[in-house]
Amino acid sequence: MRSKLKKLEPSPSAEAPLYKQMADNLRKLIVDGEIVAGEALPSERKLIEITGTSRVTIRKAIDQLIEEGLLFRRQGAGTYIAEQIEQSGEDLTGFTDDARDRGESPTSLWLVRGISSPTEDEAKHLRLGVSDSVVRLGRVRLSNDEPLAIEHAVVPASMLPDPGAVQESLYDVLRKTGNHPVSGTQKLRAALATPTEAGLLSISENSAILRIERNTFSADGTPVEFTRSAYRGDRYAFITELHLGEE
Ligand code: 16G
Repeated sequence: MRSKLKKLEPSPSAEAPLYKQMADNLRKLIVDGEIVAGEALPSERKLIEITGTSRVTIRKAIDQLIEEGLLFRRQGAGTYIAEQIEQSGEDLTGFTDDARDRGESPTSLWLVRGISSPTEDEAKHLRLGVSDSVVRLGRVRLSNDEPLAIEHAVVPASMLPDPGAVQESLYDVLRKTGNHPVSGTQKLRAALATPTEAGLLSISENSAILRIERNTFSADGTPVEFTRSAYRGDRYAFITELHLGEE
């Protein structure tokens, strides 16, 4: 590691500011795969010693790469090379199950959890009348304490009479009540995070996000949920399998 990190050393004769050179050198090490995803960066003290630069230079270089999504800070545990989560674009799994499958610890920060009327658009997606009731579940979804997505799910109240039953996983509650989704569609679009989204996701304003709309259905084709989400573009890649279509 030490010899690789020697490559971070800025050149005093170059014109670019020292922190920018450091950021460029570190980016190159990551892009070239010399430091791999999931690895921790040495402490600031060690980086000062290896590169002969100041704490300010190192902090500015690291902050720039955090902003670009190549590094992330884990509270109290240091700075890590970010790993993209490769999510199947076809599996009808939920956030909690996916995070647990990766060996992580999912949590939610609740923004809204209650019963209300659907908007016209929501009623259309759920095939309800505007006088029907829906359960509204708005959450920031975190894994290992890192905010990864904002989700706003609406579910017909007839499928989920008690919103308070959803503590950790919506899909878990729907499974238990026999209303779990078995099919669905998902639409992904690229977008820029609004100031509010950026704040909730701890990313900079105008960072890339994926706006996702998911419609799911129970076995008899009844709509179960209409969920609008904003997933962090720096942390997620959605993978879709391709097959040659029938002639
Ligand atoms: C996923 C789904 C979301 C669903 C949620 C349930 C996407 C893009 N969205 O995040 O539609 O409501 O899982 O998760 O994958 P839960 O069971 O952990 O509450």
